[in-house]
Amino acid sequence: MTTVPQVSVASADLLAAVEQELNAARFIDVHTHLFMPALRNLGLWGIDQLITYHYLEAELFRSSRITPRQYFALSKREQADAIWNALFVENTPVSEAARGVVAVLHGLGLGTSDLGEAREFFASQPLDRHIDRVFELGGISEAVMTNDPLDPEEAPAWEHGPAHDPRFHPVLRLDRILNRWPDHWRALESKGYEADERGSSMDGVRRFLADWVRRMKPVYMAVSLPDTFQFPEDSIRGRLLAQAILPACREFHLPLSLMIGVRYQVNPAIRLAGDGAGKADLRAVERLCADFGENRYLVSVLSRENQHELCVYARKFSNLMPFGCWWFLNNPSIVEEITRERIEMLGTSFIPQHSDARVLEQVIYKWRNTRRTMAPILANAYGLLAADGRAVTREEIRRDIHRLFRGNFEKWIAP
Ligand code: HDL
Ligand code: ZN
Repeated sequence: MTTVPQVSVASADLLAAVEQELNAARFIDVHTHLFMPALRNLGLWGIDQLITYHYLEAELFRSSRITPRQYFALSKREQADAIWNALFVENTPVSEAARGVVAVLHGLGLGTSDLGEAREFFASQPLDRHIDRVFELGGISEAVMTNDPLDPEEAPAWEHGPAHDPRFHPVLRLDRILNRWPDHWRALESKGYEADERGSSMDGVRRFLADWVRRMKPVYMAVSLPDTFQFPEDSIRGRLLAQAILPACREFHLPLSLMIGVRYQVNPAIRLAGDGAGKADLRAVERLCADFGENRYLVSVLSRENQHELCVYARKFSNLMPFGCWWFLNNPSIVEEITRERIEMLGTSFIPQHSDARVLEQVIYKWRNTRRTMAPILANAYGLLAADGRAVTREEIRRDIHRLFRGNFEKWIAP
């Protein structure tokens, strides 16, 4: 069979070629807070949810005299009105999160200064078809969820066996177990799983995890961890990780996602917006990868100062997959630095981004931004390669983008 010779892309054409291949590709969004509709509509969508995103709530309190107490006493619509006025009318929406709302409205073909028109549009959208349109505009085929088996609102929805939705993948989220055991062990005990305050018995936790893996069929297990996270550690969390979570991940061939570096509720008055960021001691990641080498890890760290170390550890441990530019890092100026050092140190063996979307339509702007930031970075990498003697073909660009935004994840979660 004659193979069509692959044509190298001229350096002057690299940026356009990369942009076209990024736009043509459909990504997997490996970490979001979106929900499939079958989960009793836990998912957030529409303009008032977009405007009251906790990123924008934090910005409101810097640009308005309204206090958190006054704000949280308002209705969702009144909250949106307050944020719209402060950040989109009285000031220019140039922050990443504010410009994102503008990009969503523009992407949906709506005016970007007419809140009333936007509300009428979203009120008229049938959700299921709207999801398909939004995913298409975001250039994603699937979104990975965050599912909490101890959330009193979500858990019952799973116990009714919601139908599988190919657009969404479940994840078993473990924060209540690993970070707040004293507050939640009784929930396990009340459901018939052996548990006590000291976390001395692991059998009950293992049975709980096994039951939820079988019920939820997650693609990985996940936990966010404080900047103070240590491992190994003589603590309930240390024991639960080593004796329950990691063995369960091995038993069900699931990766464990560790999102490390949160300073929880540094300002509780602003609720979900009240978390901060801190530099973590990544020797914990080193010990997990080294001492539990049969486990596979997805790791994202919240401190910009931890990014280079994470790349070094990824070079040491092939069971470590760095992913995303998480939360306060998901800004083009920082994404560029992180992604360039990952390409320099890891080639295409990492997962560049996730959206962390909490509101459905955010995938439109978060992935638009990723493509816009990624294109010159990849084109620059190929340009340097050409200058050093090796041009790339269109097919190689397509293959690399597939690996970065689909293949690495698909390989990681394959049983
Ligand atoms: O713990 C997490 O998954 C974080 O992403 C938090 O949800 C955080 O509040 C967030 O929304 N980041 O974007
Ligand atoms: Zn998240």
